[in-house]
Amino acid sequence: VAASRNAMSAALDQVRKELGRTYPIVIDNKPQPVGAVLARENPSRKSEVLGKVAMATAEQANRAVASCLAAFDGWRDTPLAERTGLLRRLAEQFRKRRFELSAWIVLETGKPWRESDADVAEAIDFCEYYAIEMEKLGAPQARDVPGEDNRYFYEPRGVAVVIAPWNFPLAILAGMATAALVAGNTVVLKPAEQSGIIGAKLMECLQAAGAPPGVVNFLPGDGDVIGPPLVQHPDVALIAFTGSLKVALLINEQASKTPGGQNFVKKVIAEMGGKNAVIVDSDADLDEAVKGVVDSAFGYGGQKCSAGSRAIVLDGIYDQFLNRLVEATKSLAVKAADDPGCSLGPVIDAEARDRILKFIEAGKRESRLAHQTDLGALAEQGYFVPPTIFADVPETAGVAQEEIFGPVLSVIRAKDLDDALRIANGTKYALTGGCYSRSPSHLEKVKRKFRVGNLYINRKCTGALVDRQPFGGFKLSGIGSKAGGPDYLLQFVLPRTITENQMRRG
Ligand code: TXE
Repeated sequence: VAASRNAMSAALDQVRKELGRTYPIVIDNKPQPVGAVLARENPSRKSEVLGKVAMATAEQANRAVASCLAAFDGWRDTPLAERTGLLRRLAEQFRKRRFELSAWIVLETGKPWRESDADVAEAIDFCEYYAIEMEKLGAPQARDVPGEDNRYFYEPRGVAVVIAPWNFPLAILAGMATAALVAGNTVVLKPAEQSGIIGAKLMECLQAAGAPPGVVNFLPGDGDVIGPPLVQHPDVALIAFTGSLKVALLINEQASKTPGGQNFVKKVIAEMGGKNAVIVDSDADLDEAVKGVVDSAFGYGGQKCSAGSRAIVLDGIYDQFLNRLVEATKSLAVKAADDPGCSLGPVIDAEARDRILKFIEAGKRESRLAHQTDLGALAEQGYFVPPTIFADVPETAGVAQEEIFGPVLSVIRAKDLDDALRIANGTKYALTGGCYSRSPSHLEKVKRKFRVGNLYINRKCTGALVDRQPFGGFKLSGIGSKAGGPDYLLQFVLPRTITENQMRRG
């Protein structure tokens, strides 16, 4: 730990020497003239400006698509080994710059060290894994028919627009981009406004890894401004989106029209949020349950789509569990994210802080405030929100139904397991869920009846290991595409069949 702490603080010092840089749009591997910029501030210390990121115009969005289209044929015809080679060289760049990239994630998104490092590690895993999976997918499969040559194989869709959230600023952006690239698509990379610097670092790594001009274009900007021209562009074949339900619904609607208003159709991959529940059974191991619920509710300040923001607790142990939960939450170290002792940092920005505080006010009206950490001077230093626990929350309350995306946990009573399952399944989402119980018959029922994309039993309800725990939800959490899973790449390709009558030369 000491060694990694030294490495991390050395990385922080190095990164702090770069503060104040401006990061341009990159098209055809060339930085574009900078117009409007967005200053990126450190959410842990709002006075610290980390850098400025160019904000693309709709005209630049169209140019980025045109550049990707021009590069598509060449990239599509690039041998598979070269495409997988790009991903493996990108993983090398991440390994080389691991501490620097983690330091940028700590500073720009307020994510504590350990989780920032895990973000970089997951980006490396996505590169390696999608290269392996594409090698499997890339070999044409013969379909034997006497006297004919029937081959069934996959090829890329065309220009892909990758639109990513800020909360896994490297992992999710790189994960969607590398899946699109290794399949042979060219990519417009659109990072979240709140993580534009990390997006620029990804682009630097892609160029260092040898991405040819136009194969990837870096287009930071305001989603409201460049989103529609990108999503509606008739030369865009696929949109890979991860983010909020609100924006996913917008994208889904916009993708069905061209800018001229004609009906259109294109592939949309959408992964959205959740209102994930952890069921605590009357015979649960309370030490495990308390630790797991605190980790998944307050990890990264609850700013994870997988966060367990609801605890559904059986009546018999409700008060005992709640008291243990409050005690454990009191010991969370709320600090600046770059403080090695930080277990819970700030939320991403002022808008998020204000939105979450509004939810907390509503929660006080709808239920009983069981705990709220006193932030002291931190409230002025950065965008900090106090870890908050609501008790006796009605299952239909706003804080029990809406994704808050902050350090707010709603503890709901259930009469029995069936009641708990009914409540757990009773939101518009179906992303992750958890259950702590030691009754095999109860666990069998939970595995059968708790309908979520990723279910965690007797362990914290969050986190996914690429390949071994493919991640994604359904209902309004997503279309069921499992990032980091064997089928994920299939969305980025088009299946083709070639049937040839094998004429013999005379
Ligand atoms: O989302 P937003 P955020 C979800 C998480 C939460 C959300 C938070 O649950 O709901 O992401 O991330 C761009 N047309 N997940 O605040 O606001 C915007 O610029 C086109 C789920 O970033 O939706 C940004 O790049 N694009 C996930 C991106 O959309 C538009 C795991 C996301 O922004 C746009 C992680 C528009 N009109 C987070 N408006 C999972 N399920 O795996 C904005 N954008």
